[in-house]
Parts: sequence; C-alpha cells; structure tokens
Amino acid sequence: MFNREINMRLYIIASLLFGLKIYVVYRFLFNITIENPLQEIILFINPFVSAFFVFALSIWMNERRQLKFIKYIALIGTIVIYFNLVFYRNFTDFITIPVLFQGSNAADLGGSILGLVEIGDILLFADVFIIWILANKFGNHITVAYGKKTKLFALTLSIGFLLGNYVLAEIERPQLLQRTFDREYLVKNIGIFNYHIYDAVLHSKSKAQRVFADGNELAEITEYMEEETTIEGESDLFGIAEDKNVIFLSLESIQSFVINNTVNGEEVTPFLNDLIDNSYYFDNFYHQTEQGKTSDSEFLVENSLYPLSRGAVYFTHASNDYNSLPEILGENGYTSSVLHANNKSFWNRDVMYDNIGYDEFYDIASYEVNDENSVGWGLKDKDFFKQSMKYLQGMEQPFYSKFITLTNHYPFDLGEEDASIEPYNSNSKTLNQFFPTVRYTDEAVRDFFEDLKESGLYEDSIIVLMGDHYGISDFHNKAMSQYLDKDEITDFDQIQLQRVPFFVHIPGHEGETISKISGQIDVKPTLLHLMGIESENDLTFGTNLFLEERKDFIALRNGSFITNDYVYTKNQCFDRESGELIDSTNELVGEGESSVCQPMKEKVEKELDYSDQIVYGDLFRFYDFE
Ligand code: GP9
Ligand code: MN
Repeated sequence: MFNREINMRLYIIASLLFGLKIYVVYRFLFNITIENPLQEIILFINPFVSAFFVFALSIWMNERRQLKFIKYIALIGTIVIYFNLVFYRNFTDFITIPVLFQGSNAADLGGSILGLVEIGDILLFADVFIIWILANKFGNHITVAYGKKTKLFALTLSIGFLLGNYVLAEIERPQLLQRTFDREYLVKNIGIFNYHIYDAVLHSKSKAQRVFADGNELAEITEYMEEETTIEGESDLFGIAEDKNVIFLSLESIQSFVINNTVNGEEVTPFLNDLIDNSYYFDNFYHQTEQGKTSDSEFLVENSLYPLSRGAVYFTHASNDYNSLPEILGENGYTSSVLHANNKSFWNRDVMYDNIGYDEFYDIASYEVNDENSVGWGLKDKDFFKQSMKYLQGMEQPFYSKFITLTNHYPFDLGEEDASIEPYNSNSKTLNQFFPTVRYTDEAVRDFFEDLKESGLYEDSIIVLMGDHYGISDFHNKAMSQYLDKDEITDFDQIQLQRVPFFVHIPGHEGETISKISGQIDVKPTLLHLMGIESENDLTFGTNLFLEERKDFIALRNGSFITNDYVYTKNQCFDRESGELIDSTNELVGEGESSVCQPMKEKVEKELDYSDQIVYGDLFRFYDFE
C-alpha cells in the first residue's frame, strides 16, 4: 500500500500521527486555558509544525537511519510528554530543569509517582506503536533516499512553518521569549518541545554567569552599601508593628495620578483618598519595575535589590540565594503567605516563593472562580478579598500576608454592574476604561478594610498598600495629556507618571503625607524597621523611609533617576521643581563640560550594576547574613 506513487513517507505519517497525539494531549490532558481563537489556532498548528520539523530532519539520512531516527524520536518525544503529564497531574505545571535537578518538587513527587500513572496512559504510545510497526514491516516502501532538492524543500518548509508559528505567538503575546510570563503561555504558544529547549538555554545562561563568580566582587559592593545605602538612626516608629500582622496589598496598575483626582467630575479613588488622612502616605514614591512587571515589584519589595533590565528575575534567577523578607520574617516568628487568584506558575511564582521562604501560597486553586465572579484576568478583586478572609482568619499570628489584586489589569475590562463611574472620553480606550476599574479596586479595598474590622484582625495589623507599576504606558500619551490638561506629556512628565501610591496604615495613627523621593527599593528596610527587626546586616539598596535622612536618589530600572533637585531621563537633565530642561548630555552640554546630572548618573549606573552583579553571580551565596 505504501508505494512511491502515493508518496506517503514515514516522516510525514509520523508528523501527522505524533502531531495529532500532542494536540490531543494539549487540548484534553493538560488543563491549558484558551482565551481567544488565535490561541486555539496556535495550539492546533504547533504540534504539527514541531513534529514536522524534527521528523523532516530524517530525510538527510540514509534509509536505514531514517527508520531508526523516526522510531526513536517518536518514542523519546512521547516519553518527554508523558513525564510532563505525570508531573502536571501533581503540580499543574511543566517540568523545568531546576525542578528536575534541585527543586524539592521533584523529590516530593518520588513517592507518589505511581498514584499519578493511569492505565489509559498506554494509549499515549499508540502512535509510537504504529510508527514502529510501519517502520519494521514496510520500512523500505515508506522511506527513500531523497534528492537534494527534496531535502532542501522540506527543510525550508519546516523552518517556514516554525517561523510562522513564532510570528503568530508574537502576535498573541508580544515579547514572549524575552519576558517568559508563564510556562503555560510558552507551552501553548511554542509547544512543549521548544519550551524545553528554551528552558535549557535560559538555565545554562544563568548557570554560566554564576560559575564565574567567586564572591570577591562582594567586598566592593558591601562597602558601597555601607557608605551609600546604610543610614544610621532610629525613628519613633521603630518596632511599632512588632508582633502585629502585616497585610500588604499590591494594587495592580494603580498609579499616583489617579489619587485625589477626578474623572467626569467624580472622585476616582474615594477610599484611598480618605485613607491618606490617617496613614503615612508617600506621594513621591516610584515603581522601579521592568519587563517582569508585578513580579519585579515583588522582587524589589522582598529583596531591596533591583530586578533585571531584561526578562523577569523571578524566572531567570529563581534559585539564587537571597536574604528575602519572608525568610527574615520567618526567623522572627512570623508566618508568611501570598494570596493571588492566578495560576501559581505565572511569573514562576510557585518556584520563587518556595525559594524565598513563603510558608503558603493561595493561588487560583484556593478560590472559587466562575463566569459570574470573574472578568478580564480572572476572579474579581471584591470576590478575591471576600474569599480570602477565611484563609486570613485561619492564619497563625503574627503573619505577613501579601495580597495581589488583578481586576485593574490591562485591558481594564469591567462589566457594567461593577462600574460605579463612567469611563473617560478620549482616543484611548485603554485610558478610558482605566478609571472605572481603578474605582472598582478602590471599592474592593474599602470592603476589605470593613471585613478586617469585622473580623477583629484590623486592630492587630498594619496595612501597607502599594501600586505595583504603571497601567497606562506612554503609548497613550495623547489621551493622557488631554486628561491631565497638558499640551503634551514631556519626558519629564513621563518619569513623574511612574509614581505609584504607597501607604503605611497603622490603626490608631494619624500618619502624615511624606513627600521625600522614595521607591519600591525602600519597602523592605522600611517594613523591617516598623516590625522592630534589626536589619543592619541586610544588604539592601533601599533605605528606611521613616528616617530623616535617606539616600539621595531613586533609580528607575532603565537608568532614569530622580533626586531632590533633578530628574534625569533619556540623556536629559530636568529641574525637579519646575520640570524645565536644564541640559541635555547630547546637545546642550559643550565639549569638556558635563551635565549637572552627570555625577549622579554615574552613581546610579554603578548601583544598578552592583545589583546586577549580585543577581547574575548569585553572590549572596557567599555572604553570611547572621
Ligand atoms: C499576574 C498578575 C499580573 O499574576 O500579577 O501580572 P502583570 O502583567 O501585571 O505583571
Ligand atoms: Mn501588575
């Protein structure tokens, strides 16, 4: 039946059978969420594209080798898929190299592995079986020695398919490979085999950088920290939260420009505005995140180190030694947890949280999520807080609990029933919709405060609120200038828009508004100070915000910075008060002269570089924090 006329070659049969199998596994055995038709299309074509690419390599070999190659590739591919499936049944996640070799995950699995194997799994090997029979019985009919033309044609075709797949994936999720986001996204967009290759590259890159570090770099860095970022002294607030719970709210995409502001004549954040009156509120507080978005802000808060300029440090350096907040709190009698109604593997949180010492992570599996209570990215904030109360009440005290909200996330979708205010009216749908979802989160926080009071937890806690990063990018500057009633959004304004709200609410305290420049890098030393935990030996780039003095700049991750006097960005130095351009290192400064921002620019670059050295070299493994 398989003769030259039909031209059904084994590599094509194998691609179809194997591709189909993989598709079925993706679609029905892994619980992959499909959010739109494009994802569905990618998920369907990817298995065939990947299978064809590998099987088509066989035609460069002689007939006997072709058969062998196809047989074993099908077998090995199936084993890889199968291992992932078994792993997935236990962890709802895909295998990464670190979990395979060093994670506690894999060890946990050891004992229970038999329980995850099902008899029907044998069907996963059906195509392998067919391929082996065909190869053994009809081998010489379904393979030939291919001519150069066919070889090149098949190769071009398979690379073309692969590129096509990649382009679709980029359309679906721009910067997928640079930013990673989530293993599930990777698998559904580039397929599980390409995902493993990607994971291996990522892993070896960070391993290599680590290998060349020996700890000698640390002396210079600690000296710098001692001089620049360690500020002696105590404030009245030292230990004010000792033995109290700390509830940390990470507010998705909330920027400072909505605070005490209105849209269509309505207050955007009435609850947060009122909260300012009885909180320590920082109105010049900057986010310092890059591509890792929320996870970068988490990293800053937990470590007082900078995230990376490329990729998400939560992904690239999740197994480093850190001296993280949850770990320190654990040593000081606190239990720690994170509550966030998303996939636990998003931003690799499950792995990172485990490493830095969180006791508990309440991810999407801890919540009841259905069509009624979700919008946009998932569970609505109000339901999220409501459903979280039972966990909070059950926690051993004192606890540190981080809540990460989600509703106010791009593209800022909200049902009419949840919108208390009208959208804005401009050419940017994104900005327009931003206001009602910000208001929604404001109300969710308001309700949460009520529930805390009702449960009695409020009195025993301090509540910290922080915007994680910007929600409105410079892409919407035209609409933004309309909203802010400005002719244009200058580079100076753009930096000022990177401010996010930061509140420390201590029940019974009147608080005050503090206008010193500050940022996410300062949160860790500030919290430890409030909790009465000495942190002199911590290596941090931030400083405690309740001291009179502080380090004299805030660096954004892209090298822009803010000092008391200046704002520097894109080679321009602005006066912070007036927003006037003082000089530009490109144009206005003549030869031999230098910008007034120059000395600080060098310092900022140095600090960012030191932080990178710590992360890339995993330098804290050489340091004794005791
Ligand atoms: C995802 C949530 C939002 O879990 O934290 O992520 P973001 O895109 O803002 O980083
Ligand atoms: Mn976010």
